[in-house]
Amino acid sequence: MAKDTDRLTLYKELEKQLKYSRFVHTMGVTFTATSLAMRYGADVKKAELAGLLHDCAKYVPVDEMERICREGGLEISSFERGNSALLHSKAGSVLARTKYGVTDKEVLDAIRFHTTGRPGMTLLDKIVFIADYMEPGREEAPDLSIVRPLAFSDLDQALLQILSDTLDYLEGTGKKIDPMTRRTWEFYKTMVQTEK
Ligand code: DGI
Ligand code: FE
Ligand code: FE
Repeated sequence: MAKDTDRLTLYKELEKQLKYSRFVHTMGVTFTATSLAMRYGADVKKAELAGLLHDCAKYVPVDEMERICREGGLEISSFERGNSALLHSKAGSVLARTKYGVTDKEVLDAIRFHTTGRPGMTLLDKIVFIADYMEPGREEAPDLSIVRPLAFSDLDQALLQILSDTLDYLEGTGKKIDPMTRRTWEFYKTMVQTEK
């Protein structure tokens, strides 16, 4: 987003590309991410761009997601194959680069890891991951009244809470859990406890 005209064009383009409910979610993630960026001194424009594009591949058919990842040079694990919940973030980071012209690696990584997180997340990764979970349109998570204020006082504690709740939720549904989601949780559990 070099110029403001590009920025406004992107908002308009996403409104066209996404289902209306997904566009409203995207707006929620974008302004939550920019607020967190202001709070923690992250780059506000990068937070805006990553928030806007984080779900840009959400409605791409899953075989197309796989093709986009392969052509973008991202390997697909046997675990991810056929799983659009996991592949839309990876494919989204490729589309952000190839279709929307994003070159910033930090922004592309924040999009790529917004579903599973990763050990050693950057500040921008954490901001987008957390904003995705707690934006105003989210209602289903059990602990939002804890996570929302916590995110503005202790970002890593909020991250750990979200990871624990996501794992509990996935275990409850019997869905297979990506090894990356577990590794991220283990990493932050150890880190947050060691800090105490
Ligand atoms: O795209 P969104 O709906 O805004 O949110 P998201 O990208 O965080 O998550 C998409 C879905 O992926 C959500 O239902 C939770 C799920 N998910 C997160 N980690 C894992 C996972 N699903 C599976 N099967 N395994 C995981 O490890
Ligand atoms: Fe997503
Ligand atoms: Fe999302």
